[in-house]
Amino acid sequence: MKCLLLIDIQVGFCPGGNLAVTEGDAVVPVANRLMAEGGYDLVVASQDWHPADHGSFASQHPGAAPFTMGELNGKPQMMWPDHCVQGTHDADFHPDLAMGAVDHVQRKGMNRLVDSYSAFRDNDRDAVTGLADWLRARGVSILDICGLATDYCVRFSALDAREMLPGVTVRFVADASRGITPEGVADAEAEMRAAGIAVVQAADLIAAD
Ligand code: VGL
Ligand code: ZN
Repeated sequence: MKCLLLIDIQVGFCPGGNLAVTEGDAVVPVANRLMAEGGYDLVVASQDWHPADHGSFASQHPGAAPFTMGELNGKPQMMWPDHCVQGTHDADFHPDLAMGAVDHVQRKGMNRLVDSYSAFRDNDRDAVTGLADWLRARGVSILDICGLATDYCVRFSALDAREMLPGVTVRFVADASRGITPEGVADAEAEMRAAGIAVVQAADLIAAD
């Protein structure tokens, strides 16, 4: 079973959103093409889904500026602008994303005391979301991961997939992903490769099918 995992392709991470990634919306047509022509048996979309008082928001820490390091529950935490608040337009999937082809939505980031970059578990590696069990139960053996942002949620989702789903081939689809900083993207790609995650392009996957 071959599965495509779309990470956080939401309004908030696209131009105009509260935590906009440069060219974030450019992943939408590529993701749609992968869903239509990639030969996947299953498609999962993750959704960053924060309460309004989430502890990763700079607004919850008096004096903290967005995009600086702070602390959450005693651990280092990037201070983000308020983003993807539950029930707001910012948390919606991008309006052009072909959600009709998505089999399962995995929400994350609901616990205000810990951030959850990965679609599989919280950053403290304590609570899991249930996605690993969901994929295991369906016999997934190939997992292709892409979306937003490469240097945060895509990276940690791919690394967790490698660790939590032994034996599953995990690939990162670079041109169906965008990151917050170029350095962060370079680091993420190096870390993913070192962990045994192949870096591929959408065209390779469509041609190979
Ligand atoms: C993300 C920062 C905070 C992401 C989510 O989707 O990459 N980044 N929340
Ligand atoms: Zn978030």
